[in-house]
Amino acid sequence: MSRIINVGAAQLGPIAPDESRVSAVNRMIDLLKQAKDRGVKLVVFPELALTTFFPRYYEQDISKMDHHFERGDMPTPETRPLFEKAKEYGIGFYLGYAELTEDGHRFNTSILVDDTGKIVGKYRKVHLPGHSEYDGNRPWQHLEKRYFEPGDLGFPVWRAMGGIMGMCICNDRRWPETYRVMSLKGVEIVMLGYNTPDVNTSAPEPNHLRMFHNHLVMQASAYQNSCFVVATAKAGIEDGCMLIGGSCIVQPSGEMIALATTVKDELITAACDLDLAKMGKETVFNFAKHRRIEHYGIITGQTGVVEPAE
Ligand code: ING
Repeated sequence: MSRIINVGAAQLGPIAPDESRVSAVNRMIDLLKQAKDRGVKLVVFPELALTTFFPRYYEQDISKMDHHFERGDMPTPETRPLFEKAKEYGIGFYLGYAELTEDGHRFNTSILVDDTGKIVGKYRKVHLPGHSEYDGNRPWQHLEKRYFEPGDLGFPVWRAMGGIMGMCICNDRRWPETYRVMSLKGVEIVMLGYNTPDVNTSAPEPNHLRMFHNHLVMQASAYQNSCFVVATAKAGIEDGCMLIGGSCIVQPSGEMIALATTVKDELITAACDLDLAKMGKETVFNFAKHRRIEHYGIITGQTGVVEPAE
């Protein structure tokens, strides 16, 4: 029996700094309606899908950013309509948001909710890019290291909706370790949201490379880990800062099977046959058969580069 799941990446256009969560939720509900009309069973929303990308702003007192965080467990009052509509439609979803825990920890978080409305799992962003102090050389700040702690949940996977599902967030997608940990647990779909400024504020970089690198890392990682990658942007100009679009669905061959064409709210969809992941897992990337872990220790034993002596 084939395991085909109709998947959607529900890209969001910009969320203005003063835009309410209710507005963002209503836009996501509209995308859910489109998903239902197109027979979609699983929808991936972006990273920080309820607010503007607030790490572009500096606050001396980080608690001044707490209004961008969700407190306590999901669903919150503002997100409850999204959960209810998804359950009514029988659609599972990934939602990215800023999490402020009861004991005062701040994470860049995502949750996976299945098609019965059950919260299956939570992930907290491990790879935090950017910087933690104000940097006057940048046109915009990228203060994720200031406002968030590194994730403390690792890279879990869950059996849900007939497959093995995993999550990551934005910068995580650039690191091969992210996918390899999940594919060592058999992941078949890696879901992720991203907010990626189209100007690299850390170093001068030709602009076309933003989109090239965005797709390169996910296509390579889908192939090298024999899994689908569903990646959803928050896109467009937020408070003068352009965020790239390029939401896409990549199959285990590494080929892109759906690609967004706008920088606005846009649903892209694909029928994902999870058994397509089997071929790679059983042949070219049969980890048990081909990996030689006795030579890989440095990957987890050493953080930075140590060059050979002069
Ligand atoms: N955004 C960016 C990302 O990883 C970035 C930050 C852009 C880092 C380009 C390096 C190069 O896509 C987030 N939110 O991680």
